[in-house]
Amino acid sequence: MTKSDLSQQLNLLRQGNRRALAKTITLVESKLDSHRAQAQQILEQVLPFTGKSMRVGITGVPGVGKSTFIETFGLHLIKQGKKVAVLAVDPSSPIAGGSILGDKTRMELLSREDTAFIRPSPAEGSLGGVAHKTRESMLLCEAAGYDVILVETVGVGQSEYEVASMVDFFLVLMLPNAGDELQGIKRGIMELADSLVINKADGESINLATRTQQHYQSAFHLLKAAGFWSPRVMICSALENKNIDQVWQMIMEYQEVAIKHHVFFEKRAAQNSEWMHNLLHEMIQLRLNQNPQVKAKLPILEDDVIHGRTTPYAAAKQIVDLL
Ligand SMILES: Nc1nc2c(ncn2[C@@H]2O[C@H](COP(=O)(O)OP(=O)(O)OP(=O)(O)O)[C@@H](O)[C@H]2O)c(=O)[nH]1
Ligand SMILES: [Mg+2]
Repeated sequence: MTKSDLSQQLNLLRQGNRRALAKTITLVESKLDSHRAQAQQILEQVLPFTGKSMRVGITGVPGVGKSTFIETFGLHLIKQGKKVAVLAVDPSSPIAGGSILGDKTRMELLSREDTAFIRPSPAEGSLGGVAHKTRESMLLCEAAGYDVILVETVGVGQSEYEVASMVDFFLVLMLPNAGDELQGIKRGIMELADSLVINKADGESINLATRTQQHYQSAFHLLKAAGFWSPRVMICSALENKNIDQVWQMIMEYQEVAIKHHVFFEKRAAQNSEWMHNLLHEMIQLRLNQNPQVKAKLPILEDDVIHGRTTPYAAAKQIVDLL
């Protein structure tokens, strides 16, 4: 792409043009070095226009209703005049059969809205892990004027941690089952969550959902030290559009309280700094992997360490000194 094409595309993106946004995200996702350089230029240019959205991470086990919830929730926000972007972090490869925005639910109603933008992430891992491109895509969506960014990830593997480290508010969707919840939920997730929302609280499941809610609410009391925000446990039905507005009200309340306590922007700053350090590690790792001297020396040093001919420290230092 020429320089003037690029600046034209950027102008369109800033005006909220979805095609331009999609094309720019594709550029950001590209592995070509030349694309990567262009993408970084664009990101630098849009940076002043980013940061104004509410970033919400949504996770939960397969089948909990993430797609259904995001569609209902997104439509609700759009009715309130908001522009909504949905980005999916998909840790599973399409070959393995898992794709968040796969055939099952395409959020058809939401995707028909002019003020919605839905984008699945590339399945392959890349520099910065699965969520690296999502972070940058999020910035592009903000520059295109999206007010709420919903980042969806399935609750397996590490992706929840990555998503939690890029959003303002982390919401964990749960199923109404008071029986096996303690086994089902990873303790780490409880610590990441700003809210648990028990979905499918409809029909015969309402009572169970309420019991599950009480259970988790007391679990949170035991777990969390009192900070400026105590995680809330709510119930909703994405299918029947029940309590969806309450979830949004809660997120708004969180934002207000977080800003008042001077933690909202501090959290973003800390996330950026953490992201930089992660990138730094990965870039160094990449340099190591690509360095021919390192490649030649590493197996020899490994062998030396295994056989006690040198210390791990001395070996690591020799490698680092090659860079
Ligand atoms: N009764 C009821 N069913 C729901 C609700 N939300 C979703 N479902 C149903 O649960 C099933 C799974 O919903 P999805 O939205 O595809 O769930 P998901 O979490 O996106 O699933 P994966 O993409 O496989 O991780 C579908 O059959 C939905 O219709 C709800 O609030 N109540
Ligand atoms: Mg889904």
